[in-house]
Amino acid sequence: MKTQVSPKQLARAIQVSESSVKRWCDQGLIDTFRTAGGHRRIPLTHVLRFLRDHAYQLIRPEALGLPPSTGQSARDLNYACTRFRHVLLEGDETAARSIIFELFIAYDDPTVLMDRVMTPALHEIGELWVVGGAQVYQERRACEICLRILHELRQVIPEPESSACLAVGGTPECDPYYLPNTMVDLTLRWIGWRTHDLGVALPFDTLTVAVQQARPRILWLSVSHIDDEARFLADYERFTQKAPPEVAIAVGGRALTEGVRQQMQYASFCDNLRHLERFAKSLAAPGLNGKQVASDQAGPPQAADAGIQVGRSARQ
Ligand code: B12
Repeated sequence: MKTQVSPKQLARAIQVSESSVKRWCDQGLIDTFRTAGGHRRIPLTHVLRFLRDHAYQLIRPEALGLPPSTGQSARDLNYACTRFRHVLLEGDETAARSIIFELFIAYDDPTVLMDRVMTPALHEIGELWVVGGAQVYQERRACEICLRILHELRQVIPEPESSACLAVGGTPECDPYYLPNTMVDLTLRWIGWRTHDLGVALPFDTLTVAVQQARPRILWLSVSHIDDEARFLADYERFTQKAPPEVAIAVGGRALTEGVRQQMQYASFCDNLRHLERFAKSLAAPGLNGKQVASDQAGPPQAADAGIQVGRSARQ
């Protein structure tokens, strides 16, 4: 996967002349930078945005290093979800990548395709597995394909600025579910945050050290599986007591049922990535950035609006 392309490659992909693309670059219609040798280069993320904004069709996506059919099939989310589930079960990685990148071009927003295509498709595969309609190997292979696609999407998102807000996170010990965690990282990167994705199955002790050292604005915790609820809650409570006060803890994941959440302190519970995006933006809003904000002040009004649940006794 290319992360930047030349005007010639873009011209081939949309079948226009190279001189037209160079002119658009020089007019500022496409964000361009120059190599040390003075050649124009266009980050793939700006190419995708340009195509969407100016309604250009990708005729030869492979010129950009994208799968051959990208840009040519339906963009309806429900249809895309059904089709995505189908190609995941078939193990057709190229088709899966096409669907996702096509939606990325159409919507210019990875949270939409993660919340509304990838996640429901995986949920459906889980349901099929329960009734014997999908093999374990198909589920595992589907996860691996999704993970690779998420990493590719991450590559086309611009690097965050060094002054951007920092978020750190992962999943707790005994939680091996890496996809929701990877999606959280991608969501925050998409809105310009720096992120340290610490991965899965982290003991709370090491998370404590990580937040004390990095002092992020957000610590996210994705919780899809809890082995021992009492132990999880006790470890979590110790962790929140040691976390620096300016760190807003954002939690999410299918294992955080209402009963569990009632026993936890957090700044925000988000049941999808769109909610997290709103919450993070509310923290990074002008005037709040970098300052210590009580999480229950930072949440609303966006929180209420977005369906974000602010913790029972948000940390001060
Ligand atoms: C893939 C998978 C696995 C893989 C995970 C691979 C991996 N390394 O990630 C493995 C092989 C580990 C696995 C194992 C098991 N699994 Co499993 N698994 C799944 C499956 C099919 C997909 C999970 C997934 O990645 N979903 C996609 C994510 C993105 O969706 P999500 O978690 O809902 O996340 C969204 C939101 O919750 C939110 N979110 C999540 N986290 C966070 C965090 C923050 C901060 C925010 C803001 C938002 C947020 O945003 C996401 C995007 O919208 C699910 C089906 C399902 N319903 O999800 C079953 C499922 C979860 N598994 C199930 C089961 C039964 C098991 C096993 C017990 C099977 C077994 N007999 O061994 C084991 C348990 C292992 C364990 N210790 O947990 C059941 C759980 C049933 C239950 N009631 O608890 C499910 C629901 C399948 C089913 N329909 O029965 N599984």
